[in-house]
Amino acid sequence: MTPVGTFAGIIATAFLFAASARAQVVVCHADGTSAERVASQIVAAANAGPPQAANVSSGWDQTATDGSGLVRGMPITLTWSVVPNGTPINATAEISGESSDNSNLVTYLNEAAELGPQNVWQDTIQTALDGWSNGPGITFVYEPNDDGVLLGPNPGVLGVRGDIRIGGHDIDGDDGGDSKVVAYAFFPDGGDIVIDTADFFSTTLFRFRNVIAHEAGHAIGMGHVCPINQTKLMEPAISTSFNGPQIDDLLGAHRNYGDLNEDNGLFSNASDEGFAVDTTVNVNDLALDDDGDEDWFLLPTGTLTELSVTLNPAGAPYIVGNPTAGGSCTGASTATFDPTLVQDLRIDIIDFDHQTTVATSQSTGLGGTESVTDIRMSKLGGFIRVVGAGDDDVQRYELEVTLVPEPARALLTAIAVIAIATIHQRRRRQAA
Ligand SMILES: [Ca+2]
Ligand SMILES: [Ca+2]
Ligand SMILES: [Ca+2]
Ligand SMILES: [Ca+2]
Ligand SMILES: [Zn+2]
Repeated sequence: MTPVGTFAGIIATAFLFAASARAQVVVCHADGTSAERVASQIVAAANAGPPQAANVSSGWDQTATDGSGLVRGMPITLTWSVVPNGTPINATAEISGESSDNSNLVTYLNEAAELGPQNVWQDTIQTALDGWSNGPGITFVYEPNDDGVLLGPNPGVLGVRGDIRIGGHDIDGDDGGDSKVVAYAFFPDGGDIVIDTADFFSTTLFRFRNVIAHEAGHAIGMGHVCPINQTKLMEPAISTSFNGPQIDDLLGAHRNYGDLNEDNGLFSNASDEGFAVDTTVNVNDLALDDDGDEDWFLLPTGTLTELSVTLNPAGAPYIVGNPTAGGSCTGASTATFDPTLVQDLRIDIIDFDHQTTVATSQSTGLGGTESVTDIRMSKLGGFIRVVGAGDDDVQRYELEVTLVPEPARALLTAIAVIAIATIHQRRRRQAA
């Protein structure tokens, strides 16, 4: 996405806020009032130690679709709805001067010429949310109903309202390049989003997309990250230098929700990525969400094959850090983070009995490529297993899998078939 230079002044100073559903606290603010210092200590406690990827708080415990008892590293489905005009939205005490006006978001979006009529901006919201599904195990589903009860405390119910309810009212007026709020969101299990409808900021397509995507990041448990250099969606100032979640953002989402294949930690739940004879398949959006995750993949049956697999850790180094105790990126400690150096990856090729290891590649350390070449597999198939060791954090990876017919054994089989056919012909002749 090409940066929109004329917006730069506004972008650099338009701060977004996240508030906890339970404590109603603002997570990050540039000027560090007392309420925000309390909140930022909560963030700091969750992120002790050196700067790592993303800034991850707890994910959802319960959703309308999945029910309760959800655990970290497992996929979720989140429904989203747009609250009708007139839906109550309380003022949050932490944002100075926020109105307690009822929602007028539908009118605001309908009147924003660049966002199109309602069916168009609804599609824009869905697309913006779907950016988080580019690997992480999150599925966003539109809930057409919303009963208009108070935004914030009411949980999602199928057919009634979404897990993530999107509304808007006058938060603190138009940004005007003055470090004001353009939107805020509630952490899980809140998830609701409030857009400042007294603020011109969100009326253009590029900004609206990333405002929705950024607030959805808070709604799935992501805090702000530093520095503000327009490379990460969860930076506290919105950017239009890109569209949607970037690698750091996705790593955070993987941590909470695994990848779209979870739970594939057992042979019986092995993922079918469509590996087939005479094809090469590349899968680029996978992750080990912790150092105990195993990812199993199914190999095809019915043919004698030779299997080759290449496994690469994904990403490139970048600068990352968490906000200061005051919630600001100014003065925040940052460090280079290399997303390929989290876990030392290994490939195991497992036979159809799901127990016998046919081949293993563990020839390189952190950041290295692993590969196996021309491994003979039986007609009964088998499994590829990816595991890692190292930090208890997310290692995103890419898998390339090639299967070809096994030439030597295929030839032997052909000879055997001819021999059997010859015997049959001879017997038929004898019978005749
Ligand atoms: Ca504002
Ligand atoms: Ca995984
Ligand atoms: Ca897994
Ligand atoms: Ca390795
Ligand atoms: Zn934010």
